[in-house]
Amino acid sequence: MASAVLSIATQCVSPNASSLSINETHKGKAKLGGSTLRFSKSSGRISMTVAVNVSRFEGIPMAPPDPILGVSEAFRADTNDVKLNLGVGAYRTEELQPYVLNVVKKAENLMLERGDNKEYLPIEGLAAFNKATAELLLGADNPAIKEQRVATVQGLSGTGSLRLGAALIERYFPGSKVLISAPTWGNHKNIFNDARVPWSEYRYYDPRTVGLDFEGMIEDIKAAPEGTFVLLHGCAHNPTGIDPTPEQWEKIADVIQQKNHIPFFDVAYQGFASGSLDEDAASVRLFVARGMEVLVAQSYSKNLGLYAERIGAMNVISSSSESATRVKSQLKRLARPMYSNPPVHGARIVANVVGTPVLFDEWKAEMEMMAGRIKNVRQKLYDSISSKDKSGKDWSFILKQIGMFSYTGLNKNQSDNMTNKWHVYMTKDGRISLAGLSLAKCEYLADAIIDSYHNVS
Ligand code: PLA
Repeated sequence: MASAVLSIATQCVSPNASSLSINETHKGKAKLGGSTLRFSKSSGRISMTVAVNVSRFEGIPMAPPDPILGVSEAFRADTNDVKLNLGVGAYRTEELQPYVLNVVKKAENLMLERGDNKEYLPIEGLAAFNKATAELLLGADNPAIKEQRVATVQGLSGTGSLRLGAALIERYFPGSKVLISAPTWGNHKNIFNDARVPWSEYRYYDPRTVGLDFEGMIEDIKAAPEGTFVLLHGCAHNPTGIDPTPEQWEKIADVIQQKNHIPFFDVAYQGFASGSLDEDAASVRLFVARGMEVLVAQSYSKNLGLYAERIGAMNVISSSSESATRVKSQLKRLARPMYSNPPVHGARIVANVVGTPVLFDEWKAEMEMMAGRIKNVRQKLYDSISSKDKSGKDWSFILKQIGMFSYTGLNKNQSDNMTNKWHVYMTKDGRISLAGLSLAKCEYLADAIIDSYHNVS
């Protein structure tokens, strides 16, 4: 609270100031509204100090809403029944309800039966989780694991793991730059900005073909100074839903290897793109098989539906077990002052699911089911749009994109129209999350997209 000192003549003090009293020490106090008035009397004058409610935080401006999570806030505030939340990438059932996987419930029951405690985890996280997550990523028989060249530290889901990787770059590769795809997941730039790691973009999306700008991507990676970190989406590129083909991945690896760059994979959708855990990790495994040193951030938000458990991992695959041990020690050193040690609940769920063969198989079936539902709405949305829109526009890009999202090509005004007129909540870059769409709502969404595309510039 800041104070302002006023000096006023006795007769100016309002006789209505309720609790005004001036004692023999010539000091007094009164409450007026939310402010406190202090009086002191000397030589016939009363001096009054007003403690005004001016915050020390006055200089802090209002932050804008988050471009992705802010969409959910706006959705919650809308009272119209037709509203549809296609903003955040969170899986919903056909009834548009959140879904807790059966294997997750079973893994949680196992924890109760075993009477697991709530002691602190080590800084690097749960050992059984770290083993399981590296094996899931690279394949259990990967030579890098056998040769103990993988430094794995449990992270606060994908975001926290990326942040840890960024902190490692900032501390041990000062001045190194990260190359990020244009466009990319909205939070990537924030993460590297906050870690004070400079970044620039490489071409990725070609609006003319609504596909990958492969030539541009290769040129930009080639042009970057040696030793640049190249951020790659392991599968199901967010927001475009466009992934390189296996042949293109080989060429990307060629250039990164020639230029001595360091690939940094963000794997937030393993199993969610194709429905197969192994297939979705093929890009990372290809780089590791070439003997390259690779950074990989993993997330279990989507593939196990553990959004709020914040479970993921930062992996550094190194060329020697000695350097992997050193890197791991530094990752722990970075984690300790940031959050001390990670939460145990999600780590146990993952460890139980992956470590119990029956649950592991059941998980794969549930993941296929989720990925399958998204593929079905993708098909239905395409069918609805292409039968309703008589303009001749080619909407087949919807079918070519993979993963949770469709990048519709709608601009900001058109996206605003989707929300303001149709109550369809989506990010302003034209991305819609098909994981939040039901078959029953496809026709409605098709009408909204066609209206916004043709009637709004
Ligand atoms: N990496 C990518 C490419 C992502 O899309 C997301 C999540 C993450 C990392 C981080 O997720 P996590 O921290 O929960 O593991 N992207 C979401 C949610 C699904 C978000 O923006 O936070 C999205 O709607 O884009």
